[in-house]
Amino acid sequence: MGQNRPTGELADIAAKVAGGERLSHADGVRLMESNDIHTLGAMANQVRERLHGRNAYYNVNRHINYSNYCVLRCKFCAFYRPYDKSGGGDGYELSLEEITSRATEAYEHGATEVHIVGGLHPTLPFSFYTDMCRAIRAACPKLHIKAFTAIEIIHFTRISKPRVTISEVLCALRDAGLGSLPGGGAEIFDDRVHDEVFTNKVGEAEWFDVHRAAHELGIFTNATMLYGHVETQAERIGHLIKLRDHQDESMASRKAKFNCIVPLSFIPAGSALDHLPGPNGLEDLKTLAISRLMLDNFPHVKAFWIMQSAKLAQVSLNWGVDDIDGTVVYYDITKREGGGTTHQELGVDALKRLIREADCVPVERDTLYQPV
Ligand code: V47
Repeated sequence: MGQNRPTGELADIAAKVAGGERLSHADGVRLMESNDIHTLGAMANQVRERLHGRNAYYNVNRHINYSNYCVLRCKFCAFYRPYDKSGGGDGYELSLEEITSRATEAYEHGATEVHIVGGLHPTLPFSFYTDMCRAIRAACPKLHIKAFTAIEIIHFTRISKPRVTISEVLCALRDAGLGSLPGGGAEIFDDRVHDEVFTNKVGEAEWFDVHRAAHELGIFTNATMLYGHVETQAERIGHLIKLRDHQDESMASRKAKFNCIVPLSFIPAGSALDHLPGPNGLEDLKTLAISRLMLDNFPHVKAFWIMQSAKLAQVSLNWGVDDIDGTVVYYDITKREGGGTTHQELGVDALKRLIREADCVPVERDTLYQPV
């Protein structure tokens, strides 16, 4: 790569990174457009090592997707199903007993976290979600409940009668046992992209409203970016800068902040955008590295191995990434490997081996990045 290109095309950006200087939107776009992947990887690794040395984090967790019924029809999503009361088709909703039993099973197998998200269900009341947290909390007092994307939180404000505020929803969930919010539902913060691929979903203003309210209440959250569909490289960098600005504000005046960015590689199969190729390996690696470089105020960059594959997540550990998420076990939202099954699991030994083979030191963390 880059053999015939002028050497040192990123020299000025490399100097900024070495000096701990913040990168601009134009810098980010140049990084995206550059084929000098070696300089890019070295810069991202420099920042990663400054923050974390050779530590690479993983957690023992379990994802639970409580229902794929959704009132939305986002073009990038292959998960949602229209609501079908008759129980026909492949729509599903888990009972509270089933959700609690899955969480308990995970807890008994050493999980420190459950990650629970689902579609915007048309009929379940808000009490279903508080009851869910309460039941898990009662059965597994020490299990961290990381649950509900910003989009679900807005949905809960709307289905509550009378309507309640975002803060009221968050407080009710926290009282019931919620520990933190995952980063989903962000997609790309841009009106053009929003109108093209997730037009009926709440947009960036509401996503940030939820994360601002959470940070004000002292609830830590994550952030995501769904990349590699219809967005331009400039829009991708714009998304990262909006997250960086929000993090500046949270760090200056709120009780909590974003723990990590999780760049999600678009998987076209089964979605209304399945004519698109999706990102290739180099684009995945570059996006992870550039996320590390642009988000200088984010402690962690996570390669969720389900999205980028275990192999590329491993490579990315020397490209700015310091976290590869966890054991996962079941994941219904996207399926990259495994012939269509939702059973997508890496054991602790496999996670540690991936990390050690990348010349890093495996550190089991809890949801808030404390070593276990
Ligand atoms: O919000 C949907 C994305 C997200 C597709 O916070 C897709 O630690 C790729 O947010 N191809 C849910 N992505 C997953 C998520 C997440 C995952 C792991 C860890 C954390 C965290 C958060 O998945 C959705 C959406 O942005 N998604 N469809 C698709 N076809």
